[in-house]
Amino acid sequence: MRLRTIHGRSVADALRRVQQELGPNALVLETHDGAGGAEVVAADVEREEPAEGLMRLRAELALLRREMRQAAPAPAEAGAGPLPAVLPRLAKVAERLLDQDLAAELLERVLKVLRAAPEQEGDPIDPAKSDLCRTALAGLIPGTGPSAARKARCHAFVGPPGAGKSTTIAKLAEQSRRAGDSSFGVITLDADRPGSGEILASCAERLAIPYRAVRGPEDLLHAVDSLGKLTTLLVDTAGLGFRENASLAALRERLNLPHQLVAYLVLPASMEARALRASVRAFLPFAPAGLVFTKVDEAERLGCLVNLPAELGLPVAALGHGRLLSGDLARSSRNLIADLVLGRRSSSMEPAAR
Ligand SMILES: Nc1nc2c(ncn2[C@@H]2O[C@H](COP(=O)(O)OP(=O)(O)O)[C@@H](O)[C@H]2O)c(=O)[nH]1
Ligand SMILES: [Mg+2]
Repeated sequence: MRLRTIHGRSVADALRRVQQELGPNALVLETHDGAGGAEVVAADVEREEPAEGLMRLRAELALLRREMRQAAPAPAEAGAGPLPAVLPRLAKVAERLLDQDLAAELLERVLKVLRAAPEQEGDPIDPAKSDLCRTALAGLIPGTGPSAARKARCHAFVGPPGAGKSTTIAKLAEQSRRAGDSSFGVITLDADRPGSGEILASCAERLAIPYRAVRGPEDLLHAVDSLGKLTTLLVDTAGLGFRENASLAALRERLNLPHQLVAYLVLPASMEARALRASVRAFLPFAPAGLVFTKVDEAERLGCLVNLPAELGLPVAALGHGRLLSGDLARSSRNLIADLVLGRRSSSMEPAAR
């Protein structure tokens, strides 16, 4: 960000010059109007520079594309061009994954695997068709494996406000009921805000699911004990922003039921990358057993579905991809995530047209 002082005959005139010189996103910080004319202090808000690795890859890609255009060898001469044949082969994959905002170091790992791809993977390798590409990308995502999470009775869903925690629980309740499961109940700790418990209260009533709203300082353990016969309890919580330190600490305290409760961090895939990271940092002290990504249908770029699990070493438990309680929740798998990121499936979970 650069600060500039720009003069004009009047404030309006100086502002016009600010627009001309610093562009439409300029941030006006101060204006002064005096007998001798006006003065405006403004900042040009530049886009934040991508990480160095990413910039290097982008530059490499641009170079590759240019050289591919220039070389474009006739079929008989294929391979005789100035570039090692393997690099242009990877350009389409790199382009797709960069476009989805896959982290630079993860992209490099995928490309490393693909460098040794057998001929039948195609040239260039098509990200939406290559099975090796799918395997390489899926391999970056931690699997669920045997975990203590499966044994815990309470599954709490934490995350930022509006992430889709209550909706995810309602979807899980719908799915479980449809599968004939009657061994679960729902508890909400988000019963104090007006209207907050409505989705779950009405869902529980419609499906005849045992439901408890724990208010104020009431004890979660008390509600858990009162649902003694049920083997799985889905616990909804109030959404918290990453700056709400006191509320985050208080919620952590409320959820402190060792061996009985595991937390899942619910994150909207559509959330801006830096806001996502801030939220992740705020909720890491909850030691989540896994992530749930929601709003996959609204996300423009899906790299976060791989970046965050890989960085945190956490599996993805489920993917929300719409508002419909009866259908829009998919049990996550590494291949499903890879398919979404590679464009083999659309974010409405339909297989992409080939
Ligand atoms: N498009 C879309 N909307 C969703 C999804 N999950 C939740 N929502 C919507 O997001 C809003 C907030 O959801 P809610 O469950 O109340 O969020 P909470 O504050 O985390 O409990 C509601 O309007 C939901 O319908 C999803 O996967 N896709
Ligand atoms: Mg809610």
